[in-house]
Amino acid sequence: MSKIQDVSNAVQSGKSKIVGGLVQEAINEGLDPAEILNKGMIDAMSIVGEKFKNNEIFVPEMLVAARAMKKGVEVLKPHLAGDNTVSVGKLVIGTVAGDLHDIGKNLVAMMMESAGFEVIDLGVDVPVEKFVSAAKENEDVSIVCVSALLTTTMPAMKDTVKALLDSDVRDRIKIMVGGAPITQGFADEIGAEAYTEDAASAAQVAKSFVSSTVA
Ligand code: B12
Repeated sequence: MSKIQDVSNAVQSGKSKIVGGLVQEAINEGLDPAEILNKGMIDAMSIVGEKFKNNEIFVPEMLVAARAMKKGVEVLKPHLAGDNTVSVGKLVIGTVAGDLHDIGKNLVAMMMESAGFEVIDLGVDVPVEKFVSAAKENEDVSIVCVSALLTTTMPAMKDTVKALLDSDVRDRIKIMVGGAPITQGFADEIGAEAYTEDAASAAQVAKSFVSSTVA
């Protein structure tokens, strides 16, 4: 547990240079990679968010914490990734217009790849039209994943989902939404097929979508 605490402390204080080494040490000690991710890094980002909300830290500190987490995830990635030699399907993922948060979106993309999906990552601040055209241009895309981390960008998520629902790719895609402010209720309200709270369950739901298409 203490190594996980060390990882958490390093992420919270934005110590990019040492996070990777600490994660590697935790792996060498035999700690569960999912626990290192959840308790050492994701929980650390929640603490960072709380401190920001309470004006104890500001945007630059959030940014360095985010960078540190990315370094840790790089080391963890091979240990979280499963056997993805066989493609189970293709999906598009992105963070909505006006929103620059990508850690959660990247984790979802990573878990999807681990589950065997080919991932087209549109990045952050993705305009509505880009989600639609990516789904249109790639005829084998069956899932579109939309991420939003700000309450102020939830309307952009709604617009994105609406544009996908109104487009002619609607019949061949499932729409998944997520991000800290998103709830099942909001997902239902905007017409998304699925919402999950975390990246691991997102991959499970995505797999269930493709297996139900095949069956
Ligand atoms: C790091 C961070 C930043 C970094 C982002 C760096 C980066 N490359 O991502 C920087 C410094 C850039 C930043 C900027 C801002 N931020 Co900020 N940020 C955060 C922080 C601390 C962590 C976010 C994070 O990475 N969490 C860890 C990941 C793993 O969790 P996650 O993103 O929720 O993802 C998980 C799930 O939600 C889910 N998921 C995510 N996406 C998807 C998609 C699908 C399809 C599915 C199924 C699931 C899913 O799976 C993920 C993994 O399990 C949060 C605090 C928080 N508690 O969220 C604030 C927070 C989101 N930020 C906030 C704010 C206010 C801002 C700024 C407006 C600050 C400012 N004044 O400038 C700007 C906005 C910039 C912009 N236009 O986007 C607020 C939002 C408040 C609100 N109600 O809207 C928060 C909540 C902080 C707070 N408590 O006040 N931020």
